[in-house]
Amino acid sequence: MRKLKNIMVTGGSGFVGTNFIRYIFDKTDFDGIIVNVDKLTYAGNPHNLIDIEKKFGTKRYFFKKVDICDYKNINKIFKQYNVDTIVHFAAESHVDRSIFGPRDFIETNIIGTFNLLELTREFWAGKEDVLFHHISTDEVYGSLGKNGYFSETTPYNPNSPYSASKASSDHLVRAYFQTYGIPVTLSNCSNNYGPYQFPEKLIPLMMLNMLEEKPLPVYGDGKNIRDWLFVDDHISAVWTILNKGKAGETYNIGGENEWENIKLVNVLCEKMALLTGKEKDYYKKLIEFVKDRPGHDRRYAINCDKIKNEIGWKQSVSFDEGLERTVQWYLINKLWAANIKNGSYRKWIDVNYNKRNISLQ
Ligand code: NAD
Ligand code: TDX
Repeated sequence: MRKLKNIMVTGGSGFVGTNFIRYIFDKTDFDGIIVNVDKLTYAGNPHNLIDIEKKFGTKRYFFKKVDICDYKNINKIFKQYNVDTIVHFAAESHVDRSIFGPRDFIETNIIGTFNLLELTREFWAGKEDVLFHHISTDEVYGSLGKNGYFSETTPYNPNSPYSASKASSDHLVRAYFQTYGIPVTLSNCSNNYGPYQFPEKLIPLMMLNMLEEKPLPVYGDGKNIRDWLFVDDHISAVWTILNKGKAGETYNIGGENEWENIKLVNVLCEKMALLTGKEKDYYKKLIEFVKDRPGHDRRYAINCDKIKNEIGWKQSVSFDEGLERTVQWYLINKLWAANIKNGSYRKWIDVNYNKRNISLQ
């Protein structure tokens, strides 16, 4: 077991990062510090962690509004907190946005990752008990036909600017291990769902549209397949890798839970109907097939035998339970979504973070 002390989490105010930080403080015996470095793009919402900030702030949880491309300020954080572990979530993460505007994806996902790696080269030369864990996606492998699974040895074949930028960052991380001996681990995970997911992604977008009785846009013929994993199971996998993963190794993480989009949307309609007191098929009438996403990968499916067999991880939340918990969370937290939809979360960030120039504190 690795001893983790001073963890820098990048992108900790986004969907998976928020759940990761909450999980570490709530469900593990970690007793070190976490520095959350986040630029607070449209996808970052530090209000997600306000209770953690109140409970652990000034002693064990620190937030820095800093761009991972900003060498000077990241350098300062490295020194100030004597960082020994990086868990690198920060990224532009939405495929549709990467199609309409790829530049930010290249800058954050590639240059930002490079920047962090350069700092590890400087600070960690010759050090033991340090680790750079890079969070990546199954999309780097491209698209599957009807059969087969992605494994850690599947050749990279990315199809969107998003997946190409993530693939590029994966290669850089691997190269820093091979060339400079920086201890790195990588994980490539399938589609996550759960609380705090920005409502541009399929599951929250559909749920919120249902509540507003808006159309549910299903791309193309709706038969594209994704492998869904409850976000806490992604996190427990990352936690397992941080503690037991072998430097230089990649671990694939998946739900072993494949769904055609249209079938998933139908099930979601039924869950929402049940939990909002409507009749079973009430929301299905809102489904609309719309123009397909360009370069839309047909099928993703992960073989995650390696992480199961070598370091002992497994999924613990069934799809039925995970979906129920997710729907419940969005129903209870209607204000969270409303604040995103009407933009007031940006105003709150402006007053509480931007004006305080948090990066210099
Ligand atoms: P997200 O878009 O919800 O959050 C991204 C976070 O990164 C935000 O808080 C944002 O402010 C921050 N960020 C963006 N650019 C930054 C920069 N230049 N400097 C500092 N911070 C910056 O994304 P997510 O869904 O939480 O995904 C997190 C990571 O997990 C990504 O690397 C993504 O590729 C990977 N991943 C996600 C999924 C999924 O289904 N969500 C699946 C597999 C892998
Ligand atoms: O409105 C929609 N209608 C629709 O049919 C949206 C937003 C999506 N879709 C389809 C496209 C995909 O086949 O649903 C599927 C899931 O779409 P997204 O939620 O956009 O996820 P995806 O493109 O699969 O990528 C996600 O999983 C892997 C994350 O956004 C990535 O960050 C992660 O790497």
